[in-house]
Amino acid sequence: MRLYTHSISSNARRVNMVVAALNLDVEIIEINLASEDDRRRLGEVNPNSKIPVLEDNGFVLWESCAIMQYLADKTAQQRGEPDPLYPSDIQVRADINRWMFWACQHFSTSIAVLTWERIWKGFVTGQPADPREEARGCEELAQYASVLDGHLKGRTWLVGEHVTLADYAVAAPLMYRAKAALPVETYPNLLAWFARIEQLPAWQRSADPKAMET
Ligand SMILES: N[C@@H](CCC(=O)N[C@@H](CS)C(=O)NCC(=O)O)C(=O)O
Repeated sequence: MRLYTHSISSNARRVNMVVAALNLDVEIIEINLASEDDRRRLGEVNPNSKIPVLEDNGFVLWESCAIMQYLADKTAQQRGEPDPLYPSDIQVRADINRWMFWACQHFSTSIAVLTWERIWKGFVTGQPADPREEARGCEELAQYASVLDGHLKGRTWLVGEHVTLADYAVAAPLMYRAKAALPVETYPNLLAWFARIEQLPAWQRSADPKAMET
């Protein structure tokens, strides 16, 4: 299997975490989004020109959460039993899927407003952060961080008793918590949960995709 990825991408980080947790044998293709050659190569496997992308024996899959689920299901099939990251019970899976969709649709997109304004915009356009956009990002993030914080009250992980794909999907954009000064300090349950995520070998190994190669 081949994974087109890069350490700066929080969407790719989700998949990197699964690769690290399941100890999968993947060839890492590092894509520098600022390089025209890399963009051309990426465009050949994803018409959206975005990472991550997985190639498995001619089967090409893009969208981080779809790749996460595929890798977990394929591993379960090969090993003859599901991994606790993505159990077989359909209601547990539906619950995990719910948080994965929520991560992409709401939580990540609110954080993306702030990472764009506070980190990427200067590099890409040379323009300073727009305070109105920052305020919009903070307001959106507050809405979703409070949902997450409320759900995590009295819980260790998002779904059931084990860490699952749901935790990986939601946690990934928080990799920019410090660099983008994400305003999450007032959410104690979220912070305690994220501290547990940061202790996971999958989180630590996935920071550098090259370090995941077996
Ligand atoms: N919904 C996609 C989003 C992928 C995405 O936006 N990736 C970013 C990096 S975090 C990217 O490749 N951006 C390049 C671009 O938009 O030109 C997923 O979850 O995989």
